[in-house]
Amino acid sequence: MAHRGPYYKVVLLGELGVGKSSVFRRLRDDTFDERQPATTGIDSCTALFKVDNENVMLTIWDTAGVERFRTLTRNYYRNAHAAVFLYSVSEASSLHYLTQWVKDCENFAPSAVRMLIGNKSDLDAEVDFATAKSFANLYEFVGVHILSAKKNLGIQEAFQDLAAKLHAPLPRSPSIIPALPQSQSAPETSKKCCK
Ligand SMILES: Nc1nc2c(ncn2[C@@H]2O[C@H](COP(=O)(O)OP(=O)(O)O)[C@@H](O)[C@H]2O)c(=O)[nH]1
Ligand SMILES: [Mg+2]
Repeated sequence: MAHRGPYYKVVLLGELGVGKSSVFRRLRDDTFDERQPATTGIDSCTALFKVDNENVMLTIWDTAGVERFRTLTRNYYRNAHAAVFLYSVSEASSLHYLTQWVKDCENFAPSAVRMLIGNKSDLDAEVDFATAKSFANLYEFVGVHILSAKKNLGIQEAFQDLAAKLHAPLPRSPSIIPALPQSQSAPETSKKCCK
């Protein structure tokens, strides 16, 4: 069924190699690929979450490698309701570099809700949770989640939490996809992005 309820645009941010595309692929079709595909351009997918008995759709955008050239543009951030900042728990510098991404986000999407995600929890951690939490407090993030795209741990929980925070009683004016007349209903998509 085509989704007719609220949806929120979520952009993934963070240094090259922290696992943005791996998290994205878990949400898109629950796959994990060790090899880094050499794709460029921006990719998006949707994932549905139940919040207070309502279907809330997140449209998740992945940079697909263009962050390497620091060419993430205004267009990527445009109308983003949330920004998910990823770092790798096994690489402390990837958390420190997020300060630059926070600055960019303040410029391009100042009202976006911010969430911090520490990926690669299956590896030895260089960053402890307390450090991540104080980073999150400093920059007014709404939450911190530690997860592993490789082991498929914690991803659904993190994005479920984000959907709940975005769709909290204090409304953040979701964009609404208007209902289409029956004859124009979009065909069911073959790819399911949520569980
Ligand atoms: N051990 C481990 N490796 C991961 C995990 N997530 C991603 N990777 C690896 O980290 C590298 C970069 O991942 P990628 O998703 O391309 O990062 P991106 O540049 O931020 O999009 C790839 O070799 C992935 O296989 C994880 O949870 N655990
Ligand atoms: Mg990528």
